[in-house]
Amino acid sequence: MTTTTLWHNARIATLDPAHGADGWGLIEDGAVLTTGDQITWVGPNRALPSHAHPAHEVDLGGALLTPGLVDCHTHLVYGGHRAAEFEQRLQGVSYEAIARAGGGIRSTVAATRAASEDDLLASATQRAKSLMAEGVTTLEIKSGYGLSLEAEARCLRVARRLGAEQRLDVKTTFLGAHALPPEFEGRPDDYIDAVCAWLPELHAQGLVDAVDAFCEHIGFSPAQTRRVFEAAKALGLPVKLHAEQLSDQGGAALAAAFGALSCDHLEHLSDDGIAAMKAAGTVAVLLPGAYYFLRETKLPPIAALRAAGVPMAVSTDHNPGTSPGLSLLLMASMACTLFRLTPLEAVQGITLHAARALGLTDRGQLTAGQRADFVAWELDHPNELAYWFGHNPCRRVIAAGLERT
Ligand code: DI6
Ligand code: FE
Repeated sequence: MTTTTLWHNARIATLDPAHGADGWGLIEDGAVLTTGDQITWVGPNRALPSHAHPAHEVDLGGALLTPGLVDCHTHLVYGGHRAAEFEQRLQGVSYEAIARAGGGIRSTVAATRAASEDDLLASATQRAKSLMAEGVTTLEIKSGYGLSLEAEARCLRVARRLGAEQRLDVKTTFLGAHALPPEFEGRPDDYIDAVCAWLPELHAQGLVDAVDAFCEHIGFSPAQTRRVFEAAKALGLPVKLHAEQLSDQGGAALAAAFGALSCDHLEHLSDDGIAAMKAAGTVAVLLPGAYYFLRETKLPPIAALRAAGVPMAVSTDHNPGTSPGLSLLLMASMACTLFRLTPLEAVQGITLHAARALGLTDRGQLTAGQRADFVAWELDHPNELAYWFGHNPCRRVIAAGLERT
């Protein structure tokens, strides 16, 4: 039998415009009714429907409630780390130069291939727990450090196991086209053939929710990216793209032509790319952690994205090379200070729009019919989520209707 629970005595930031035109959708002295993993009612406590007979009642002590956080772009499963490369970069060697010299992503590929599945699960779990402690209830995890059929499958299995073991909804993305593995040196088109051949097999094993590629001069060309997208399309899988991070390759327009869920990074995004994303309903995923860690100076075109009405998400891009951070709240803060998002945009970016970047419409707001994923914070107003940094005000996490302990 599914249990009905009343979570009451909270100030609720629903992010539902029906509860206030300012975007926060605040309800004072509010309550949420859940049945199983679903929200069945949200409103002021005094308006609780008389037919509601909750089996349990939880007093939230006046806490602020928001939707569960969604981290929609991570490379969480990998072996080793790249602290030595960080030191090299601080001495002036560029990220591209390190990559071209065979370091960078390739060094993480070697460490990932050498790690056992259990070791990869243990390190990824530890990292996931940092994100979860700040209220993350949905987490996207990309492969892309295996770069062989066997090693990519292993990383994706680790992501699936993580989702099964933790109170966390994990979505997987196949990023075989992340970098050229050493055994394909000088043969990038042959490698793309291999990636396209692996995809149906990985999909048949239930390991793939979406397909991504790194379209960049140190990654793969638009023509190669297109072939990966065609293989995804043939299987009915949605696509997303690492686009215009270091240069404008026209990747965003290409991805939009395939109805991409999201284009991510976007520092070098053009007006044409913005228009194509708008027309396709593609979400712009902003990754201030990578911008910060690479000490980039070219900002993504935030004002133009905003003017065009392209929804903006914010994510950690957690990875060992360009964003070894594990705080989605810090990313919300950086999205404001570095990228000039408003606190409302930043909070929508780690909830509502992040869910859309994963193709999910069943979460990101606190309304009837949504998944019962929500967080109780020791805060007065949701704009504080983007204000404090280096501080975790998360007090309780309810994931799929059950409180995480
Ligand atoms: N862009 C990034 O920022 C990460 N991957 C990508 O395509 C970096 C991955 C790494 O350096 O290990
Ligand atoms: Fe990334």
